[in-house]
Parts: sequence; structure tokens; C-alpha cells
Amino acid sequence: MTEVDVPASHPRSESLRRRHRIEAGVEAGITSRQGLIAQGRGEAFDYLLGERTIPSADAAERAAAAHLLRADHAVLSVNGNVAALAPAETVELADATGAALEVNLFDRTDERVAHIADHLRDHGAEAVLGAGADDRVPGIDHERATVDADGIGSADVVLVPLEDGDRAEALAEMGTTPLVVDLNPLSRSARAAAVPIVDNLVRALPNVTAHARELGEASDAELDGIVEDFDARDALDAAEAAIRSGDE
Ligand code: PTJ
Repeated sequence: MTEVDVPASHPRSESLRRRHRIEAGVEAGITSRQGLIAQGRGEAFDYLLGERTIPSADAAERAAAAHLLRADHAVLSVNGNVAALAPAETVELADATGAALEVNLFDRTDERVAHIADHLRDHGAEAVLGAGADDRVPGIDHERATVDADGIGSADVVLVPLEDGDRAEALAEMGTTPLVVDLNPLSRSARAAAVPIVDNLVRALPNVTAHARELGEASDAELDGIVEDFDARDALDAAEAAIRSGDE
């Protein structure tokens, strides 16, 4: 069955279509096989969240938009799951905020970096960083440390969607502001984030874009206010409470 064969009447049709996108990503050399496992983990949390953007996630998405707009050099980090699930939405967010795009992988191969960069270009991206690999994030002993010096290596704000590990914390250690999209409010990445967005990537990215467009004319003082008013701890607590109770 292909993506188009999933009947709209199926109660889990949207979820099945996303699974197909990840599966196709693996077949196209974009997504790692580990990405299939990550997708299942995310689905479970999303189910418990009611597969909706809860109010605290919407507030986080607005704060993330403000961070991206006021950054001097923002970068959206793209891995194999992000590229398979939301390539157009990722490119659109980069356009709306002026952020750069950089491929950054845990299971890094030059071939997969090239496939993902091509895929983003097919969805409208102009420049895609990540192949340079001429810098490292200190304190990480695996391939996610490999970055471009003119990308994540010198960014002041980095959006880290969909990964759990030690990179968000390492970015914070080097003075870079990590914004994280992760459906698990207990994940290391979410807990290390200046802005943890506990929402599905496929809903989160378009909503950050919508907030960025709406804030396009906002003054620096207004953006600063949104950033300062956001409390990461409260957002994580609200998401965990929503998952545990089923309420907002
Ligand atoms: O492409 P690579 O080589 O960089 O590898 C990417 C994966 C995803 C395989 C790698 O980053 C990984 O193993 O991630 P983890 O440790 O499984 O963590 C993924 C986190 O993202 C988990 O906390 C999931 O709950 C969460 N997640 C999964 N799907 C989504 C998600 N969060 C938001 N939106 C999703 N669609």
C-alpha cells in the first residue's frame, strides 16, 4: 500500500500516512532504520497527548518564533526523520525566519547528508549546510558533534527537532540557545532546551512559521518580552500533566 492508498476513512489514516513517509524515507536513503523506532516512540506520546497542540506547546511555538526572529544567526538542524516527515514545512520555517538549514545526523554518512540536502532542495531550499563538516560541538563523542563552522558551529540559536541525546545540552554549554521539538517531555533534549516544544513536529513547524509571520513586524522589545515571559519548566510540567491526566 502506498501513501495514496490509505483510505481517509481509516481511523488512523493520518498516522498511517506519516509511517509511510518514514518508510519511504528509509527506502530513499534519507531516514535511518533507527528512525522507524523513533517514529513509534513519538506516536505513543502523541496518542497520549490527544494528537493536538496543547496550549503550553502553542506558547512554546510562539516563544521559539520570537527566538528565531531576533537571532543573529539561527540554524534549523535537520535529521532523517525531519526530512522525511516535513521537508516543505522545514524549508518554509527557514524562509519565514531567515534561519539557515543544516543537515546533522546521528548515523552520519556523506551519502545520507547528500540525499537529505537534495530532498530539501527539491522542496524549495536554496542553501543547505552540513556537508562541510569542518567543526565540532565540544563534549559530544558521536557524529552529531560534526557541524559546519558557518552553520551550527557559529549559530546563536539552533532548532533541534526530534532527537533525544546530549546535543541540546552541549549546545547550551557552548552558549547557543537550543529550541527543541520533542513529544517526550522527559527526554534529555526537551529538558535541556531553552524552549521545549512538546508537540508533533508535523504540527509544530507550521505553527512556529505562523507565529513568525504574525510577529514579522514586532519590535525587538516585543520579541524580548515573549522570550522572557516563557518558562521552560512550566511548559514541561504542563505537557507531562496533559499526558498523565488526559486534560490540558
Ligand atoms: O537521522 P539521524 O541519524 O540523525 O537519527 C535520527 C533519530 C530520530 C533516529 C535519532 O535522533 C534518535 O534515535 O532519536 P531518539 O533517541 O529515538 O529520540 C527521538 C525523540 O523524538 C523521542 O523522544 C520521540 O518521542 C520524539 N519524536 C519522535 N517522533 C516525533 C518526535 N517528536 C516530535 N515529533 C515527532 N514526529
